[in-house]
Amino acid sequence: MKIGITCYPTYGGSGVVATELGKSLALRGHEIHFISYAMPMRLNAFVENIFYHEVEINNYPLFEFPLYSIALASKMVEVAKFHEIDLVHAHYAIPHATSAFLAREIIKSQNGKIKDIKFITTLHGTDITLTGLEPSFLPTMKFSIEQSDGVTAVSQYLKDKTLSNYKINKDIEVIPNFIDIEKYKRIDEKENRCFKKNYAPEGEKVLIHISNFRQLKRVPEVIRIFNEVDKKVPSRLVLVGDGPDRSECERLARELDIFDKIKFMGKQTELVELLSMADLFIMPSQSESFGLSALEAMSCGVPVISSSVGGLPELNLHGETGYIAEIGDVDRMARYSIELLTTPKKYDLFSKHARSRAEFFKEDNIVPMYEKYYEKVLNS
Ligand code: GMT
Repeated sequence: MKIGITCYPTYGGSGVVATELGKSLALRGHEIHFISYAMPMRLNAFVENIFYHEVEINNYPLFEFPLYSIALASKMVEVAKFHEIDLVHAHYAIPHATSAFLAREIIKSQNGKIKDIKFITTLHGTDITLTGLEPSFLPTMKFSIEQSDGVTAVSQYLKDKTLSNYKINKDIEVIPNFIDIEKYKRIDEKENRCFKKNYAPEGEKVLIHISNFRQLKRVPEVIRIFNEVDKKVPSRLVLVGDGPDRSECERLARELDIFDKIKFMGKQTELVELLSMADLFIMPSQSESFGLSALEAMSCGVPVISSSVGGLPELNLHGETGYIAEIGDVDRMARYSIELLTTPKKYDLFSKHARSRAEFFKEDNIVPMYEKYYEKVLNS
């Protein structure tokens, strides 16, 4: 198949999933055309049948706001015309589904001069639970989802939320996120360049959190949970990522007088080395449709202590791969962490279960689900 993929290229799990999907599909023999305003971050190796088309936007003084959605639709039409793509796969509904709709209709109006395309929208989370609900977007979002030739959601939770939030009557296919379990595999302590000794010289336990430090990730709670754990089990905290709440987190760490025990790493690309020295992954999010970074941790054998929101209970099995607690229940999350860190037999079992749960989401299981779905939509 010839597939156009549109995603946010720089930040966030939706762009990561879209790019990894494109790479995987290309290795399975499909021709993939990424269409975006910048090169997707994870598109870092040459693959023969992957192409990248940059959307350029003219900044005419009259346009106070860049007209990206229109420029994206025009680029989709151009790519469809010259590369004869079969379908566009839009990741994150806003504005990608709307641009794809526009492109499909423009192509249709050409009466066969350009081969018709279909478009599939993959819903990732905040496009449904947050941004899409704003009155300035809601009617357009509802329309664009309804008009999609196919819609997928990354969890059952997100599917249900979409149907109830938007009151639409549409088949939505649940295709969960996936992971390269060969890459995301715990590196043996002796071979890991991130020597645990440098981070935890006295054999302290290591808690880790990875996110974009937006408010809904509740990173200050990670610090509070760590503070409680450290009182009972000497520990270190590794915080990976950057975003609006980082300064507040640094302030809180100083206020609690635990700044020296926390490493603020900022944005990092090589996560396997960091995850391989971690004992627990902490994710107290207020909203999470799937929790890709928790899956990455689990694949490296790291049990997860998370909130019970959204799609997290579909991924993190309570009492098996980690524990879940109500949003904001810092004490409970700390208690669960202490329990696991002080019960080695239980910990080992949870670590093994985390890895085998992650194996369920391996690329070879999930990517064929997309291929099958593409075929179904194209033949409908
Ligand atoms: O929440 C983020 O950090 C980014 C966001 C995105 O759209 O890039 O992530 C969403 O999509 C990911 C990939 O499908 C999911 O793993 C995240 O759970 C989801 N985030 C939320 O629902 C808040």
